[in-house]
Amino acid sequence: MTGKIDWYSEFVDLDYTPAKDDLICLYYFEPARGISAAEAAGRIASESSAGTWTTLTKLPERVAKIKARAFELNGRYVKVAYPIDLWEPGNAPQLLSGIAGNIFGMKALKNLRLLDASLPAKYIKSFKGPHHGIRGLRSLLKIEKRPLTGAVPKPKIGFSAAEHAEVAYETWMGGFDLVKDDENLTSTSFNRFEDRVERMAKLRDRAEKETGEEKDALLNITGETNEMVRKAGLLHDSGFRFAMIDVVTCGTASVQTLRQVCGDLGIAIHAHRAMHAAFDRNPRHGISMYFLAKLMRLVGVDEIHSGTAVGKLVSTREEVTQIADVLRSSEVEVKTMLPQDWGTIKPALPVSSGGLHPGLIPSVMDILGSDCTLLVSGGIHGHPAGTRAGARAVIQAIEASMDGTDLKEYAREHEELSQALDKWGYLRPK
Ligand code: CAP
Ligand code: MG
Repeated sequence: MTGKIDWYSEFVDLDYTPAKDDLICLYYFEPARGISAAEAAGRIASESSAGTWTTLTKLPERVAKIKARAFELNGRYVKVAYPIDLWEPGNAPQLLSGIAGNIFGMKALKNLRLLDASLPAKYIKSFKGPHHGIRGLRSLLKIEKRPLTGAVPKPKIGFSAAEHAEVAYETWMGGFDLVKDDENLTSTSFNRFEDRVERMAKLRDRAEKETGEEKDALLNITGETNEMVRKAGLLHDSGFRFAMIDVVTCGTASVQTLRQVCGDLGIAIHAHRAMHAAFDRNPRHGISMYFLAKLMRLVGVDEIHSGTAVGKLVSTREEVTQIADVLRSSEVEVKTMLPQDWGTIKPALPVSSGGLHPGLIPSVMDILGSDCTLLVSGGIHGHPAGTRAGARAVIQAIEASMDGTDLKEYAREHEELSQALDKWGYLRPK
């Protein structure tokens, strides 16, 4: 072989100072055997922007301007600056195809993890962000300070629409604000979406009348995009003001479409993150939940599952805190990630769910505070006195946490909480 055959090194410039409008990514990476850190960094910046494996006979001059540059190398961490002209305004799938595309499969890398992307003002203004935001959600449900509360009828699939609506009614009557479909419940022969919506609307109205409280549901419209649009319309016509989307399995393109549709209908988007652990669980490879949460706030969900740290699914306290910060803050300064100024993008609510029960409420609120949505499902339907009592026990645990009273103390005067503590104590389920 004669002459230079690759040009990856032209995508590394440790003297480069990013421009104000550059989009910057932070990656964790492990070079394959025989590959230096600089060579690996060059491959990341090249393959995610304008480069390829070999030198080219013809190259437009513009490439020198728009190519990405690995500009900071620190052990196994690299920062890459991407000129804004690489990105189509408002196009989330294209962003992922660039910064989270081919690079994950490069042989020169043993592992690669996209940790964060710092989005410049010029880029974020081409996205809608949440329609309601935290203040909007609170005013929808007329909840001043406390966490929003919700539950999924359990078992997650198996009820008829009528039985599902009955469990929903019990949940609402126990004091919960929201009844959520589970991530894999959309429309089945025994629980058709239209049937569930109609029955839930009737019992929602009854529960509102009997309690004087606002009640709503997170009905799962996940599916083909046109079908999701139709179902969102049905929810609106039935008086629901929320819709649930499994955002990872549906994909960012459809979430962007539904953000437009739901915004026009005044419907808030609850983002379930089912499948996220396929790419965010391995600390050495994939995409961080932190970045997924950031992307979903940018695209415009109003709330997204963010972990519990104490429940049945993997998530550390640090990760849950960081995700809450990137969702709720206007200027984010998470020490291990990149700075982010959200400009006029509204804040979104972190949702905590997964193995929660009244005994764990203080620990979750200690991490998230009260600007969150708490979903407690098995933890109310498994209550010895049933769903309504279980919901009451969670509400009592929230009251105790908000006025700093020890749960055992509060349980002396609150039977449902006492029964929940007798059954589960402070168990951290696996
Ligand atoms: C919780 C849940 C949620 C998980 C999702 C479930 O039910 O409905 O989907 O919380 O996890 O199906 O497990 P339980 P995450 O309250 O009965 O555990 O919130 O981490 O995305
Ligand atoms: Mg679920």
